[in-house]
Amino acid sequence: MGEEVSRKEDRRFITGRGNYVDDVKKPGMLHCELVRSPHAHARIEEIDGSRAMALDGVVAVLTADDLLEYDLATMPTLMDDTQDVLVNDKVKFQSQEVAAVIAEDRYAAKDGAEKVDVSYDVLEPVVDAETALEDDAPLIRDDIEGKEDNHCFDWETGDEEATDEAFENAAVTVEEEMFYQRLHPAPIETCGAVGDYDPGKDKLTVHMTSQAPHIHRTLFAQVSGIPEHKIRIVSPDVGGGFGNKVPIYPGYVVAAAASYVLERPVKWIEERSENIQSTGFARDYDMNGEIAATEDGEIRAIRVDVLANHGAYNAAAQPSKFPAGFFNIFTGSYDVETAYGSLSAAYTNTAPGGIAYRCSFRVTEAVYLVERMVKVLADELGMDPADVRRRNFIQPDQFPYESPTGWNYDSGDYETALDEALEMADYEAYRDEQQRRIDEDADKLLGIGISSFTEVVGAGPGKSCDIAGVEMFDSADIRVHPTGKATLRVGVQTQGQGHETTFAQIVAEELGIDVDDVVVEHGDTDTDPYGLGTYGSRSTPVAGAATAIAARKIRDKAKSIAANELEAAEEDVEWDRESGEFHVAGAPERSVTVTEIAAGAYMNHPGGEEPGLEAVNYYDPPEMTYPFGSYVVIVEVDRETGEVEFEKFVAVDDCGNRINPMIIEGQIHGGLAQGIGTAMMEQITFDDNGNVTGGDFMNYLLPTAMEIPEFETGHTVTPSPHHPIGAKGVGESPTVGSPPAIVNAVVDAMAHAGVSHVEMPMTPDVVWKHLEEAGLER
Ligand code: MCN
Ligand code: CUM
Repeated sequence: MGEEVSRKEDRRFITGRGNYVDDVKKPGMLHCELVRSPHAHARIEEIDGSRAMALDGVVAVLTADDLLEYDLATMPTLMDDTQDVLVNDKVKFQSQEVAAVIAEDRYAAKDGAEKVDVSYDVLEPVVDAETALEDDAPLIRDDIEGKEDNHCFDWETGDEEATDEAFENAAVTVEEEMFYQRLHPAPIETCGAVGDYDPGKDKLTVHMTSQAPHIHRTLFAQVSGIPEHKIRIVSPDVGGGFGNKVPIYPGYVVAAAASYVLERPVKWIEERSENIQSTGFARDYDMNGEIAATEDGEIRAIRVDVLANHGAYNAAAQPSKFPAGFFNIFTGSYDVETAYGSLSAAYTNTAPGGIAYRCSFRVTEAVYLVERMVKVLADELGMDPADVRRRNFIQPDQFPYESPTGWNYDSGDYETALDEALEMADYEAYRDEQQRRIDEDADKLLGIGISSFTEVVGAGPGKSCDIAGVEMFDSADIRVHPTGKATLRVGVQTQGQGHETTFAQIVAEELGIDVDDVVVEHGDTDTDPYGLGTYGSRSTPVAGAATAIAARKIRDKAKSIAANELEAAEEDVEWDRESGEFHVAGAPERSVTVTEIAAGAYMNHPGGEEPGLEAVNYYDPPEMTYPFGSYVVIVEVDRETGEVEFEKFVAVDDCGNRINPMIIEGQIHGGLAQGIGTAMMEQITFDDNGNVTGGDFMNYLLPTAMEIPEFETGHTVTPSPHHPIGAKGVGESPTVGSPPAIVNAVVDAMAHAGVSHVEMPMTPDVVWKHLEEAGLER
């Protein structure tokens, strides 16, 4: 624990020996290409595959009719909606899957897909949530019986009456509308699968890009009717997930179904534009925030109202009891008496989603809202935003803290993190510099933005969090072999987070064995214990806890063997964490290691004990963990061009006890880069015909090394009181915490001229318009 152990997995990644789904090659393997709709809303009149079938190498053209025979034409989404695998009647978003061409190689499949003739009766599309909810909007979901409008669901939280009253009696109120634009997780590896049905064993193996292989197997079993033990999901190396690989996509089902029907392996790999245009998007929340406060900046109440665009199906990837994800944590790091939130969601002719993109189920939107609103309040009151935060922080002695919308925060020390970040950023000096530039009418304005966010990660507990009915626990299975080397298998699935290293560190710490003597396996449902997968930064909080507990079970058993070998009574044998050995109380020279005991467990075990040295733990967390941090961003805004440059970027994170500081820092750097992409350049947009206008990397801008500044990272350590090793998750904190800090900085540069909000992405033209409106342009 706490050591910067080099990433074990990097040997294979750096030497080009990673094994991704597209690296899987099977004898006799066929290839699948999907035919996708060019229209966003259209009824299918006819599909004619004859020209495709006439091509060399094309083996089959599949449509919904073919899948209907096997009862596979539709599939459930993770939020209990029903989505077409291949469009049965009506296309509901551009690039929706209409037909599949299976061929001997990828080129033939691609050529075939171009020769499938589909005639469409084009209907009027509706792409934005507000229009979709108007009375005369075209009905999208006529497949749902009795449905007469595009309303998806309503949701509310908190105490409306008490909140309204607080607003009526407040000395100061502020309000701001802000749009969290539609984003795409954009992992470098797109989605894909190799379906491989073996008629001899009557077993279906699916290699797929999955962040959650076990739950995907359960869903495959439910959809296909193939018994669960006859399905094996293998998620090999995953080239980035970021939430994009939590849902089930039609392509997975088609590859598996085609293999079942044709009795040959079938590979399906998405192209970039298919990934961006059809797989789970994130955000698309139109939010209205309000704060009621006293004149000296004490927040009395927070009220929010959201209009959410859920696309053509409700296919959000989140615990089923939370239709708005964890958005209801919108009171953030602040001790607020009362709060109320309401949300309406709409169906639109856009790709389905509402998945968490590097955030714990919509906490990103919540953090953005509250951290922006605190800045709006500070500007209204003419106060320093750091002071407004200090005034309202939940104090360390208030933990465990119950928020007005029902969250149980485990631990926190927000002011210490903020102070550390302000000091690292040289805050006061920059405030002076900011004023100097205003006074001197300088060409470049300076803006300072702060965000003091609280994250909520590590879902379950199972009683409140489930996916498709399966409770959110996680698991670890440790075997210590006779020579003292160990294998750990976990139910979570790394996508680049370094689990093969950090989880080995947990075992090494608990058992006193060398980190190189522990191998970590995951991503194979035939061999790994059932778990709910990696998202919502839950791996360390849940599977990390399971790993520590399983290791401690092994230690308990090892203790009795140690007593045998040391010829001492078991109660006289102690575990020394420092040296990683058992020794006899009062006689530290009489000691034995777990490695030495391992041999005994198999070859010389004490009478009455079972031989072997292994343990399993399924861990249902009592609560989530609440990592937090303070980010300070200093930007220069060019008054002539509207360009924003980062002058300083400070991130202080607290994820409790730290397993591997180097891996944490890597997570922070990656997440901050994604936060910068969010704030500055990324957005999926649609034109009036429902065409995706940000559907490839020419039009969906990702930040590169060119746009990313040097980060200065710091940390504080506030352990989680309920986690076996005191750790909280960290993987998503930087993406959750940084966008509001960046927007606050850009707003701050223009606040003296009355600018209160700038919409993301803050491209130069957007910023320049604000400069012009405020009379600041050059
Ligand atoms: N860690 C640690 N000490 C802590 C907390 C975490 O050393 N106190 C380590 C962990 O052991 C793990 C890493 O940091 O190796 C991230 O851990 P954790 O916060 O538990 O998050 P997960 O492992 O569950 O990762 C999920 C998170 C999510 S949900 C997204 S989205 C995201 C992210 O991780 N996707 C990623 N980071 C990513 N990084 C890469 N490279 N690729 C992705 O797809
Ligand atoms: Cu929130 S995206 Mo991650 O949960 O896989």
